[in-house]
Amino acid sequence: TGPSLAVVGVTGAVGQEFLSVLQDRDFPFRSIKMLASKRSAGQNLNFLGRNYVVEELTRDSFDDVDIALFSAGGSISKEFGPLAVESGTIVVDNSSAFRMQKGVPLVVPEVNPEAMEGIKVGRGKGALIANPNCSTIICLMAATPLHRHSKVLRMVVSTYQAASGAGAAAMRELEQQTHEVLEGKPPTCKIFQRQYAFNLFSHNSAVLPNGYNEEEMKLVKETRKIWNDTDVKVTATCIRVPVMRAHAESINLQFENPLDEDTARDILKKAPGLVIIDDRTSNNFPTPLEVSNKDDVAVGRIRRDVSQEGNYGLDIFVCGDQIRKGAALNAVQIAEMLL
Ligand code: 11C
Repeated sequence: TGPSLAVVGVTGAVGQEFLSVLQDRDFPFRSIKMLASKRSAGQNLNFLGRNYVVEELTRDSFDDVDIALFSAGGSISKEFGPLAVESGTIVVDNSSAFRMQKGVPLVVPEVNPEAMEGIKVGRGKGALIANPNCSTIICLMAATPLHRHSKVLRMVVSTYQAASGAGAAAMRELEQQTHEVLEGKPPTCKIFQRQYAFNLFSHNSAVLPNGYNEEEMKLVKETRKIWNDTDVKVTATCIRVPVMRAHAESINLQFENPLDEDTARDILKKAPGLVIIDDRTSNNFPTPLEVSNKDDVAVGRIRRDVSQEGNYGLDIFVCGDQIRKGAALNAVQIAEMLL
């Protein structure tokens, strides 16, 4: 029993994580289709003790599919997402294709579940729901509980982003380059234009005419949509660091009303999906390794911003698994709300 599912892009890093999260959360389903490009079709996949053959994604793939989890890139979502919706499927899309489209809910379940109100399996109607960008999800998991207590007027985000955000091939490139550099060989650069191992660089997305890259502008625009607040001022600098699968972010917040650091710590302690790692005595704060393969986002370095008068500013540091809460887990949580 349960809905019929499809996973689009099942052989990718996020596609594989969809399966692992569905299994971990005991997601109920009556059938599941494993979909990918022609190149990957025919591969065998074991899931929950059963063998599945990966099918080629076609226009007819969505007949009888209640929920489709998409993570195969923006162009595949643009081509097949609307077709799936026409067949009555509810699409949870991990790409950026529809995030800013009017009428498409952009959802972090802990933050704005109300945005997808009325969309449910069994009502015979397809719909599109967008999964936000991983940096936005991880940032808002910690910033939102504080924002609810005292409105955020301005947010400055600096990211330290893992290889996984650029896909499974980028993770392999980091591993291969690390070996090569240690062996004194020139690093093989295929995904990124420059050495990644033992280095860091500005995020690899396109740089826009205003000097921001696309990743940075996603943080700006998606935050406004998710918070339903067109006035909030957000600025970001996004950096790729040689870490495998969890993003870290330094976040500076400016509030409308005072919020002291003890109250902030209490609020964050009670917030769902967050763990606090904030031990000043032993200098123990969140690290990407600690949150890797974990569901919770870790927050620490909670401190008053000394550059602002009184308690109008806070600095925090967050780490979250990019493939899990930054992508697959968030999408599966959305799917759970559809049942
Ligand atoms: C990264 N956030 O870490 C990106 C990857 O819009 O879903 C995901 C891009 C997106 O590089």
